[in-house]
Amino acid sequence: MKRVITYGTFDLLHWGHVHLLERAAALGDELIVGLSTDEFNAIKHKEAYHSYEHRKYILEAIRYVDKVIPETDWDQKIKDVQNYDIDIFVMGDDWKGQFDFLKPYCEVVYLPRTNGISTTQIKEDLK
Ligand code: C2G
Repeated sequence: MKRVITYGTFDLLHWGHVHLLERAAALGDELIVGLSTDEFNAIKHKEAYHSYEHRKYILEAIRYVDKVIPETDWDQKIKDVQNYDIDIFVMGDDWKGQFDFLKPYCEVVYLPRTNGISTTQIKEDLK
C-alpha cells in the first residue's frame, strides 16, 4: 500500500488542481490531501472564497482523493508523513526545493504546474 500526500488551499477547484491530484494519485494507491484551514490560509496571506468545510466537501468528491486532513501550520508535515505512513510527498513545482527537508522521511516529488489556470486568474477574470 503506497500512500501519497499533498497539501494546498484548493479554492475554486479548477482543472489545474485536478490535474495535480490525478498525477499525485497515480504515484501510489492512496492519496491524502492536507487542506489548508481558513486560519492557516490567513498565515499564508491567502483568503479562500470557499470555507474549509466547503473546500473539503468538494475535494472529497474528487475520485483521486481518498482522505482530506486539515493543514493548520507549516510544521506538521513530518508528523503527518510519520502518522499516516506516507511514502511519497507531492507538490506543484512552484514549491520546488521548499520541502526537501522531508527527504529523510519519504520520497519528495515536485510536479510541473498546469499553465493557463489559477484561482487568482479566475478571480481577476470575473472582476
Ligand atoms: N497547482 C498546479 N497548477 C495550477 C495551480 C495549482 O499544479 N495551475 C498545484 C499547486 O502547485 C499545489 C496545488 O495545486 O501543489 C494546490 O495549489 P494551491 O491551493 O494554490 O496551494 P498553495 O496555496 O500553494 O498551498 O503547505 C503547502 C501549502 O499549503 C500549498
